[in-house]
Amino acid sequence: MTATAVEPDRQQACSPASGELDRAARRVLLTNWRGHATVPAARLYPHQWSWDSAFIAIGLRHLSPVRAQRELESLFGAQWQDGRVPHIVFDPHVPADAYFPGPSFWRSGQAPGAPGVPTSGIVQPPAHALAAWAVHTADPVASRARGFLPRIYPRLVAWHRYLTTRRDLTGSGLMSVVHPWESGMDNSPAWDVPLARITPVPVTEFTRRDLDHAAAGERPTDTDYGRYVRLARDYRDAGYADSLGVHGFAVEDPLCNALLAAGEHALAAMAAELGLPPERHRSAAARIAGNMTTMLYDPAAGLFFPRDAHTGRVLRSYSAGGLMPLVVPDLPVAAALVETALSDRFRLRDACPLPSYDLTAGDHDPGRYWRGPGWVNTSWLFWHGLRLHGERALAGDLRRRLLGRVRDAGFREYFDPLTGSGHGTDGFAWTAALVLDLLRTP
Ligand code: 2M8
Repeated sequence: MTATAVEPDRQQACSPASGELDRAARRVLLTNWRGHATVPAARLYPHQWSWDSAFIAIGLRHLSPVRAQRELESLFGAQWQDGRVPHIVFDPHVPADAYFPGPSFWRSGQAPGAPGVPTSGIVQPPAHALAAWAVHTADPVASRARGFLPRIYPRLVAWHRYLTTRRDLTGSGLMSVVHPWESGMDNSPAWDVPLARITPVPVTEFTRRDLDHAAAGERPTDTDYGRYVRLARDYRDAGYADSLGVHGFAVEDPLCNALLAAGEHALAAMAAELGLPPERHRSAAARIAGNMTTMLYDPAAGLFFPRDAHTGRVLRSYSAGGLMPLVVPDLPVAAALVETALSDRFRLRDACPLPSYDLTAGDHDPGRYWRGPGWVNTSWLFWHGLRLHGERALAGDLRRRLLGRVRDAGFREYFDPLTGSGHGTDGFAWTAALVLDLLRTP
């Protein structure tokens, strides 16, 4: 790390412009706060989302460590008995038709081991252990006073156990996602091949609500949605049982497995703090990272690719998800991932936020959701990984440009990575929360 690489960040952290950005980010988080949790966006996503809450807690810890703890506690309050943390916890006060698919679609109340509050039955990437540890370390006194770790740690352990056992569908030692929504990168081109096998439910049989609040050209297509509905319905009708036979779509995803490995390191730190043995978490982290590197890393590409659990085939799509293993401490291929991020495919030095998909691909679409735009959460994860692996100058530069993008375009859901124009909803909570974290982490 050189002094010059750090200086601009320091200046920015103290400038009047960043004071205004800070205030605006706080306003977004206050507007979206519902007394126990934060919604991603008031109209488009009016309930609590799983990995959104993890990112939101990472920002909230700077405003109110207690509110950040509650964000995670309310999510884990809806944990199922089998350990799964649902991707949506529905707010019963929000009209039933405000979001599709809502509680009447998922019917969690009829599923064994589901909580009292209505939820979906699928999951999202496990960013929660990282978030919980970040929340604890922001104010250990407040954390200890409320017994945050003693309450959240066993729930996180059960969550990871669900993913590493019930979701190890191939016996490979890697977890699978069984729905594109579970990947968090819903319509990523990486899912096109396995998704093509799924017969879409005709769009006449359901009503999309997302298009009431966002432009169709910036969202998944009707055919995508028809497939999403088919997969979710099949899972629900099988009582949310996990086996390859139930899941038409099943993919071993680098982003999820990387967060799981990084999360095990966070669990090790929590265990040590609680006076419990941390070794089992350290060995779980090493095992997952090792399996992931052996099975999903392509040295020629310098990238991790997902693997189709049904066919065993590698899904050779240059998605930003394949860069996310940089969040894993001691990753042996970290330098190669950084090289790939610097290449024309992702242009780390000038594209911002980090493009969700290969800039050089013929089907790169800079405004359509996870098929090209840059997102603040995956950029934050990569920034975190850069810092972890000693790339302080690149991290500082990415941070500076991310803050600039949001200052210019607002707290948008996603951005054209080359022009910086904002897309999707405005007032998006994880954009605001992670901006707060970036502002406070020079
Ligand atoms: C998006 O996904 C939801 C379904 O879960 C949707 O399109 O309705 C994704 O960007 C996902 O990663 C995110 O967690 C969610 C809420 O922000 O929106």
